[in-house]
Amino acid sequence: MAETTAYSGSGLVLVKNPHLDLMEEDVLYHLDLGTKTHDLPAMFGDIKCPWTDGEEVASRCFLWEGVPGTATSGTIRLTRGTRSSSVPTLMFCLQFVCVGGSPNRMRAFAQLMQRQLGLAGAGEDVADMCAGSDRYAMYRAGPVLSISTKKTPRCLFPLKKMAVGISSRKGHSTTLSSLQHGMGIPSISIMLHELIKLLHHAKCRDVTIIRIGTSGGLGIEAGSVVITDTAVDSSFQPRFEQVVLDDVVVRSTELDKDLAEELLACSRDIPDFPTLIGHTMCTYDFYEGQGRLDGALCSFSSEKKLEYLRRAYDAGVRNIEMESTAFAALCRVCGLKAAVVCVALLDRLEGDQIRASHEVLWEYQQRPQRLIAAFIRKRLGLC
Ligand code: R2B
Ligand code: URA
Repeated sequence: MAETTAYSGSGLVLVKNPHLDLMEEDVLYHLDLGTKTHDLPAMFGDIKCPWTDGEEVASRCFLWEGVPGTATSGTIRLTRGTRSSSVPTLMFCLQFVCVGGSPNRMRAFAQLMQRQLGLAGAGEDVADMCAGSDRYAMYRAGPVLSISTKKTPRCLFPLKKMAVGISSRKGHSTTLSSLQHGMGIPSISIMLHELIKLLHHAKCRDVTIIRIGTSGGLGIEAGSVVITDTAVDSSFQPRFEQVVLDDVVVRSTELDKDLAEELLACSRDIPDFPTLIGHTMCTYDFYEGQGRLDGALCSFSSEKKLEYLRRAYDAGVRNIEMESTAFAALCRVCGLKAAVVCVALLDRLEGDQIRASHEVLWEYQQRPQRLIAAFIRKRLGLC
Protein backbone atom coordinates (compact mmCIF):
# COMPACT_ATOMS: atom_id res chain seq x y z
CA MET A 1 0.00 0.00 0.00
CA ALA A 2 1.49 3.37 -1.01
CA GLU A 3 0.95 6.51 1.07
CA THR A 4 0.95 10.10 -0.21
CA THR A 5 3.31 12.54 1.43
CA ALA A 6 3.53 16.31 1.30
CA TYR A 7 5.25 19.22 3.00
CA SER A 8 3.05 21.50 5.10
CA GLY A 9 2.51 24.99 3.68
CA SER A 10 1.87 26.55 7.12
CA GLY A 11 5.23 25.58 8.59
CA LEU A 12 3.42 23.74 11.38
CA VAL A 13 4.36 20.17 12.20
CA LEU A 14 1.67 17.82 10.88
CA VAL A 15 0.50 14.96 13.01
CA LYS A 16 -1.73 12.75 10.92
CA ASN A 17 -3.60 11.04 13.71
CA PRO A 18 -7.27 11.87 14.42
CA HIS A 19 -7.12 10.00 17.74
CA LEU A 20 -4.76 12.55 19.27
CA ASP A 21 -7.46 15.25 19.32
CA LEU A 22 -9.70 13.00 21.37
CA MET A 23 -7.11 12.36 24.06
CA GLU A 24 -7.31 14.31 27.30
CA GLU A 25 -3.61 13.94 27.87
CA ASP A 26 -0.68 12.82 25.73
CA VAL A 27 2.07 11.10 27.69
CA LEU A 28 5.36 11.09 25.76
CA TYR A 29 6.53 8.07 27.70
CA HIS A 30 10.09 7.65 26.39
CA LEU A 31 10.86 11.37 26.73
CA ASP A 32 9.27 11.52 30.19
CA LEU A 33 7.22 14.55 29.13
CA GLY A 34 3.47 15.05 28.84
CA THR A 35 0.82 17.61 27.95
CA LYS A 36 -0.59 17.72 31.50
CA THR A 37 2.64 17.45 33.45
CA HIS A 38 4.70 19.90 31.40
CA ASP A 39 4.08 23.27 29.79
CA LEU A 40 5.39 22.19 26.38
CA PRO A 41 4.80 25.53 24.59
CA ALA A 42 6.82 27.26 27.33
CA MET A 43 9.61 24.68 27.25
CA PHE A 44 9.88 24.37 23.48
CA GLY A 45 8.45 27.67 22.22
CA ASP A 46 10.11 31.09 22.43
CA ILE A 47 12.63 31.39 25.24
CA LYS A 48 14.77 34.18 26.51
CA CYS A 49 18.47 33.48 26.65
CA PRO A 50 20.79 35.52 28.78
CA TRP A 51 23.96 36.26 26.89
CA THR A 52 27.43 36.82 28.11
CA ASP A 53 29.86 39.66 27.61
CA GLY A 54 33.26 39.23 26.21
CA GLU A 55 32.75 36.27 23.91
CA GLU A 56 33.50 36.65 20.26
CA VAL A 57 30.01 35.79 19.09
CA ALA A 58 28.18 37.56 21.89
CA SER A 59 30.05 40.74 21.15
CA ARG A 60 28.40 40.73 17.72
CA CYS A 61 25.25 41.67 19.49
CA PHE A 62 21.78 40.80 18.24
CA LEU A 63 18.72 42.80 19.07
CA TRP A 64 15.26 41.43 19.43
CA GLU A 65 13.15 43.58 17.14
CA GLY A 66 10.00 44.33 19.06
CA VAL A 67 9.47 44.48 22.77
CA PRO A 68 11.26 41.63 24.55
CA GLY A 69 8.92 39.27 26.27
CA THR A 70 5.73 40.21 24.44
CA ALA A 71 5.99 37.94 21.43
CA THR A 72 4.75 34.49 22.24
CA SER A 73 4.68 32.81 18.85
CA GLY A 74 5.73 33.10 15.26
CA THR A 75 9.20 33.64 13.99
CA ILE A 76 11.65 36.09 15.45
CA ARG A 77 13.85 38.39 13.44
CA LEU A 78 17.38 38.81 14.65
CA THR A 79 19.39 41.65 13.22
CA ARG A 80 22.91 42.77 13.80
CA GLY A 81 22.95 45.96 15.77
CA THR A 82 24.65 47.83 18.53
CA ARG A 83 24.64 46.47 22.02
CA SER A 84 21.98 48.08 24.11
CA SER A 85 21.68 47.72 27.85
CA SER A 86 17.89 47.84 27.47
CA VAL A 87 17.97 44.46 25.71
CA PRO A 88 19.56 42.12 28.22
CA THR A 89 18.32 38.87 26.65
CA LEU A 90 17.89 37.30 23.26
CA MET A 91 14.56 35.73 22.34
CA PHE A 92 14.80 32.44 20.52
CA CYS A 93 12.10 30.26 19.07
CA LEU A 94 13.00 26.67 18.43
CA GLN A 95 14.19 26.47 14.83
CA PHE A 96 16.65 23.60 14.63
CA VAL A 97 16.36 20.10 16.01
CA CYS A 98 19.46 17.93 15.77
CA VAL A 99 19.26 14.22 16.48
CA GLY A 100 22.07 11.71 16.78
CA GLY A 101 22.82 8.22 18.03
CA SER A 102 25.38 8.93 20.72
CA PRO A 103 24.63 10.69 24.02
CA ASN A 104 28.11 12.14 24.37
CA ARG A 105 28.09 13.43 20.84
CA MET A 106 24.74 15.17 21.22
CA ARG A 107 25.65 16.75 24.54
CA ALA A 108 28.93 17.94 23.00
CA PHE A 109 26.93 19.36 20.11
CA ALA A 110 24.67 21.27 22.50
CA GLN A 111 27.72 22.70 24.22
CA LEU A 112 29.31 23.62 20.90
CA MET A 113 26.17 25.50 19.86
CA GLN A 114 26.02 27.28 23.18
CA ARG A 115 29.56 28.52 22.60
CA GLN A 116 29.00 29.35 18.95
CA LEU A 117 25.85 31.35 19.69
CA GLY A 118 27.57 33.10 22.58
CA LEU A 119 24.88 32.06 25.06
CA ALA A 120 25.36 32.39 28.78
CA GLY A 121 26.51 29.17 30.42
CA ALA A 122 28.82 28.28 27.54
CA GLY A 123 31.54 25.96 28.80
CA GLU A 124 29.31 24.56 31.56
CA ASP A 125 27.40 21.27 31.45
CA VAL A 126 23.99 21.45 29.76
CA ALA A 127 20.77 20.37 31.46
CA ASP A 128 18.96 17.27 30.21
CA MET A 129 15.33 18.18 29.52
CA CYS A 130 14.37 14.47 29.76
CA ALA A 131 16.24 13.90 33.01
CA GLY A 132 13.49 11.58 34.30
CA SER A 133 13.74 9.26 31.30
CA ASP A 134 16.41 6.60 31.08
CA ARG A 135 15.91 6.29 27.30
CA TYR A 136 16.51 9.64 25.64
CA ALA A 137 18.38 12.82 26.49
CA MET A 138 17.53 16.28 25.19
CA TYR A 139 19.39 19.58 25.44
CA ARG A 140 18.41 23.05 24.33
CA ALA A 141 20.68 25.93 23.33
CA GLY A 142 18.51 28.85 22.31
CA PRO A 143 17.07 28.04 18.87
CA VAL A 144 18.65 24.57 18.79
CA LEU A 145 17.40 21.29 20.27
CA SER A 146 19.80 18.32 20.39
CA ILE A 147 18.47 14.82 21.14
CA SER A 148 19.85 11.29 21.61
CA THR A 149 19.28 8.01 23.43
CA LYS A 150 20.87 7.69 26.83
CA LYS A 151 23.80 5.50 27.77
CA THR A 152 24.25 6.58 31.37
CA PRO A 153 22.60 4.07 33.76
CA ARG A 154 19.67 5.58 35.67
CA CYS A 155 21.28 4.95 39.05
CA LEU A 156 24.08 7.39 38.19
CA PHE A 157 21.74 10.26 37.56
CA PRO A 158 21.26 11.57 41.09
CA LEU A 159 25.04 11.69 41.49
CA LYS A 160 25.52 13.36 38.15
CA LYS A 161 22.80 15.88 38.92
CA MET A 162 24.43 16.80 42.18
CA ALA A 163 27.81 17.08 40.57
CA VAL A 164 26.82 19.41 37.77
CA GLY A 165 23.74 21.08 39.22
CA ILE A 166 21.34 19.91 36.53
CA SER A 167 17.92 21.51 36.95
CA SER A 168 14.71 19.57 37.57
CA ARG A 169 12.88 18.10 34.59
CA LYS A 170 9.90 20.27 35.46
CA GLY A 171 11.95 23.35 34.74
CA HIS A 172 13.48 24.16 31.40
CA SER A 173 16.92 24.97 30.23
CA THR A 174 17.61 28.33 28.69
CA THR A 175 20.48 26.82 26.76
CA LEU A 176 20.61 24.31 23.86
CA SER A 177 18.30 21.52 22.73
CA SER A 178 19.70 18.34 21.23
CA LEU A 179 18.34 14.75 21.05
CA GLN A 180 20.06 11.37 20.84
CA HIS A 181 18.25 8.46 19.17
CA GLY A 182 20.28 5.28 19.74
CA MET A 183 21.08 2.72 17.06
CA GLY A 184 18.72 1.48 14.39
CA ILE A 185 15.27 2.15 13.01
CA PRO A 186 13.13 1.03 15.99
CA SER A 187 15.01 3.36 18.34
CA ILE A 188 14.92 6.46 16.10
CA SER A 189 11.33 5.73 15.14
CA ILE A 190 10.06 5.81 18.76
CA MET A 191 12.02 8.99 19.41
CA LEU A 192 10.67 10.68 16.26
CA HIS A 193 7.01 9.86 16.99
CA GLU A 194 7.31 11.50 20.40
CA LEU A 195 9.49 14.38 19.20
CA ILE A 196 7.08 15.21 16.36
CA LYS A 197 4.11 15.16 18.76
CA LEU A 198 6.12 17.34 21.13
CA LEU A 199 6.77 19.94 18.38
CA HIS A 200 3.08 19.79 17.49
CA HIS A 201 1.91 20.29 21.09
CA ALA A 202 4.43 23.12 21.51
CA LYS A 203 3.09 24.73 18.28
CA CYS A 204 6.59 25.05 16.82
CA ARG A 205 6.77 26.33 13.24
CA ASP A 206 9.30 26.10 10.42
CA VAL A 207 11.52 23.67 12.27
CA THR A 208 14.49 22.20 10.41
CA ILE A 209 15.50 18.76 11.65
CA ILE A 210 18.93 17.27 11.03
CA ARG A 211 20.32 13.83 11.85
CA ILE A 212 24.06 13.98 12.49
CA GLY A 213 25.90 10.71 12.75
CA THR A 214 28.49 8.23 11.59
CA SER A 215 28.47 5.82 8.66
CA GLY A 216 30.58 3.56 6.51
CA GLY A 217 31.73 5.31 3.33
CA LEU A 218 31.51 3.82 -0.15
CA GLY A 219 34.36 4.76 -2.50
CA ILE A 220 35.11 7.90 -0.49
CA GLU A 221 37.98 8.86 1.79
CA ALA A 222 37.54 8.10 5.52
CA GLY A 223 36.57 11.30 7.31
CA SER A 224 34.48 12.61 4.39
CA VAL A 225 31.10 14.07 5.31
CA VAL A 226 28.09 12.92 3.26
CA ILE A 227 24.96 15.07 2.98
CA THR A 228 22.15 12.72 1.97
CA ASP A 229 19.93 13.65 -0.97
CA THR A 230 17.90 10.44 -0.81
CA ALA A 231 17.94 7.64 1.72
CA VAL A 232 17.64 4.23 0.06
CA ASP A 233 16.98 0.71 1.29
CA SER A 234 19.18 -2.37 0.77
CA SER A 235 17.86 -2.69 -2.80
CA PHE A 236 18.87 0.94 -3.45
CA GLN A 237 15.21 2.05 -3.62
CA PRO A 238 14.05 5.40 -2.12
CA ARG A 239 11.48 3.85 0.17
CA PHE A 240 10.74 2.90 3.74
CA GLU A 241 8.39 0.01 4.43
CA GLN A 242 6.46 0.26 7.68
CA VAL A 243 4.36 -2.69 8.79
CA VAL A 244 1.02 -1.30 10.05
CA LEU A 245 -1.28 -3.99 11.47
CA ASP A 246 -0.91 -6.68 8.79
CA ASP A 247 -0.29 -4.29 5.92
CA VAL A 248 2.95 -2.81 4.55
CA VAL A 249 2.87 0.98 4.09
CA VAL A 250 5.49 2.31 1.67
CA ARG A 251 6.78 5.84 2.31
CA SER A 252 9.08 8.02 0.22
CA THR A 253 12.52 8.76 1.65
CA GLU A 254 13.39 11.84 -0.42
CA LEU A 255 14.97 14.58 1.65
CA ASP A 256 14.82 18.33 1.09
CA LYS A 257 17.10 19.04 -1.90
CA ASP A 258 17.40 22.80 -1.22
CA LEU A 259 18.45 22.14 2.36
CA ALA A 260 21.08 19.64 1.16
CA GLU A 261 22.46 22.26 -1.28
CA GLU A 262 22.45 24.93 1.44
CA LEU A 263 24.47 22.60 3.66
CA LEU A 264 26.89 21.85 0.83
CA ALA A 265 27.36 25.59 0.28
CA CYS A 266 28.21 25.99 4.02
CA SER A 267 30.77 23.21 3.73
CA ARG A 268 32.79 25.31 1.26
CA ASP A 269 33.80 27.53 4.19
CA ILE A 270 35.23 24.49 6.02
CA PRO A 271 38.09 23.37 3.77
CA ASP A 272 39.72 20.88 6.17
CA PHE A 273 37.56 17.88 5.21
CA PRO A 274 35.77 16.75 2.04
CA THR A 275 31.97 17.09 1.96
CA LEU A 276 29.72 15.70 -0.77
CA ILE A 277 26.08 15.01 -1.58
CA GLY A 278 25.03 11.41 -2.28
CA HIS A 279 22.54 8.66 -1.55
CA THR A 280 22.72 7.00 1.85
CA MET A 281 21.87 3.31 2.18
CA CYS A 282 20.03 2.42 5.38
CA THR A 283 20.19 -1.16 6.70
CA TYR A 284 18.64 -3.16 9.55
CA ASP A 285 21.99 -4.51 10.71
CA PHE A 286 25.65 -3.46 10.97
CA TYR A 287 27.18 -6.83 9.98
CA GLU A 288 25.37 -9.11 7.50
CA GLY A 289 23.01 -6.24 6.62
CA GLN A 290 25.92 -4.06 5.49
CA GLY A 291 27.77 -6.88 3.71
CA ARG A 292 30.48 -7.28 6.36
CA LEU A 293 32.67 -10.38 6.43
CA ASP A 294 33.49 -10.00 10.15
CA GLY A 295 30.18 -10.68 11.94
CA ALA A 296 29.33 -13.77 14.00
CA LEU A 297 27.55 -15.04 10.89
CA CYS A 298 28.57 -14.68 7.25
CA SER A 299 27.35 -16.77 4.33
CA PHE A 300 28.83 -14.87 1.37
CA SER A 301 32.26 -14.54 -0.21
CA SER A 302 34.48 -11.48 -0.33
CA GLU A 303 33.79 -11.28 -4.10
CA LYS A 304 30.00 -11.29 -3.55
CA LYS A 305 30.34 -8.58 -0.93
CA LEU A 306 32.40 -6.34 -3.23
CA GLU A 307 30.06 -6.96 -6.15
CA TYR A 308 27.11 -5.80 -3.98
CA LEU A 309 28.90 -2.74 -2.63
CA ARG A 310 30.04 -1.75 -6.14
CA ARG A 311 26.45 -2.03 -7.37
CA ALA A 312 25.41 0.23 -4.49
CA TYR A 313 28.12 2.72 -5.51
CA ASP A 314 26.92 2.65 -9.14
CA ALA A 315 23.37 3.35 -7.91
CA GLY A 316 24.68 6.56 -6.28
CA VAL A 317 25.17 5.31 -2.70
CA ARG A 318 28.10 7.04 -0.97
CA ASN A 319 27.58 5.88 2.61
CA ILE A 320 25.77 3.27 4.73
CA GLU A 321 24.08 3.70 8.11
CA MET A 322 21.05 2.46 10.04
CA GLU A 323 18.41 5.17 10.54
CA SER A 324 18.07 7.43 7.49
CA THR A 325 15.10 5.83 5.67
CA ALA A 326 12.84 5.87 8.74
CA PHE A 327 14.00 9.39 9.61
CA ALA A 328 13.44 10.74 6.06
CA ALA A 329 10.04 9.06 5.70
CA LEU A 330 8.58 10.18 9.04
CA CYS A 331 9.84 13.76 8.74
CA ARG A 332 8.48 14.03 5.21
CA VAL A 333 5.00 12.80 6.10
CA CYS A 334 4.88 15.25 9.03
CA GLY A 335 5.97 18.29 7.02
CA LEU A 336 9.41 18.73 8.56
CA LYS A 337 12.31 19.91 6.40
CA ALA A 338 14.95 17.30 7.10
CA ALA A 339 18.59 16.54 6.37
CA VAL A 340 20.99 13.70 7.15
CA VAL A 341 24.69 14.53 7.58
CA CYS A 342 27.04 11.66 8.45
CA VAL A 343 30.78 11.30 8.52
CA ALA A 344 32.31 8.16 6.97
CA LEU A 345 34.49 6.29 9.47
CA LEU A 346 36.07 4.09 6.79
CA ASP A 347 35.79 3.20 3.12
CA ARG A 348 33.84 -0.07 2.94
CA LEU A 349 35.45 -0.92 -0.43
CA GLU A 350 38.70 -1.20 1.53
CA GLY A 351 37.60 -3.12 4.62
CA ASP A 352 35.04 -3.85 7.31
CA GLN A 353 36.70 -3.12 10.64
CA ILE A 354 36.90 0.37 12.08
CA ARG A 355 40.56 0.66 13.03
CA ALA A 356 41.14 4.40 13.37
CA SER A 357 42.30 5.58 16.81
CA HIS A 358 39.87 7.09 19.34
CA GLU A 359 41.41 10.50 18.71
CA VAL A 360 40.89 10.24 14.95
CA LEU A 361 37.32 8.94 15.37
CA TRP A 362 36.52 11.70 17.84
CA GLU A 363 37.76 14.32 15.40
CA TYR A 364 35.77 12.70 12.56
CA GLN A 365 32.60 12.86 14.68
CA GLN A 366 33.07 16.58 15.20
CA ARG A 367 32.90 17.20 11.45
CA PRO A 368 29.11 16.95 10.95
CA GLN A 369 28.71 19.04 14.12
CA ARG A 370 31.02 21.73 12.75
CA LEU A 371 29.12 21.81 9.48
CA ILE A 372 25.73 22.08 11.19
CA ALA A 373 27.03 24.75 13.57
CA ALA A 374 28.20 26.79 10.55
CA PHE A 375 24.81 26.28 8.88
CA ILE A 376 22.88 27.42 11.98
CA ARG A 377 25.09 30.47 12.43
CA LYS A 378 24.57 31.36 8.79
CA ARG A 379 20.80 30.92 9.03
CA LEU A 380 20.77 33.20 12.08
CA GLY A 381 22.81 35.80 10.22
CA LEU A 382 25.80 35.36 12.53
CA CYS A 383 28.32 34.99 9.71
C1 R2B B 1 25.78 4.55 12.43
O1 R2B B 1 26.53 4.02 13.40
C2 R2B B 1 25.75 3.11 14.18
C3 R2B B 1 26.34 1.74 14.08
O2 R2B B 1 27.65 1.72 14.54
C4 R2B B 1 24.36 3.25 13.65
O3 R2B B 1 23.48 3.86 14.55
C5 R2B B 1 24.52 4.12 12.51
O4 R2B B 1 23.50 4.51 11.76
N1 URA C 1 27.96 3.04 11.08
C1 URA C 1 27.43 2.13 10.25
O1 URA C 1 26.21 1.89 10.27
N2 URA C 1 28.25 1.49 9.42
C2 URA C 1 29.57 1.71 9.40
O2 URA C 1 30.29 1.06 8.62
C3 URA C 1 30.11 2.67 10.27
C4 URA C 1 29.27 3.32 11.11
